[in-house]
Amino acid sequence: MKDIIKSILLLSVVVFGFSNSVLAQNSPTTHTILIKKMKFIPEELHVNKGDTVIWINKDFYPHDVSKYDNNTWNSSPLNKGESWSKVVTETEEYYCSLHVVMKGKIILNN
Ligand SMILES: [Cu+2]
Repeated sequence: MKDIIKSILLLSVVVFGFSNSVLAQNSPTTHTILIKKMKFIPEELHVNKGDTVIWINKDFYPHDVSKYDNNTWNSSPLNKGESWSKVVTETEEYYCSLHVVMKGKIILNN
């Protein structure tokens, strides 16, 4: 009887550990991109499919986040301190339509 209880305890520890590591691998995370001094920081970001990216404008003037180069998705202009987020399902290139030299890229991990 003691052995059975021991086995059940051991099994539950193994199952719990396994499900935890699977969850850690698959649960979407949130990444932050700062908009600062006319730049997206980091300019290139690697994410997993389904992750959320949040852009925060740290500059004193407005910026936006727009799909390069056709604007099929975009934020509205973000004032200082404002943020905008997007769930990423594919590799994306984006830019600021207010300052077209500002560009960034989100790369999906395999
Ligand atoms: Cu801008």
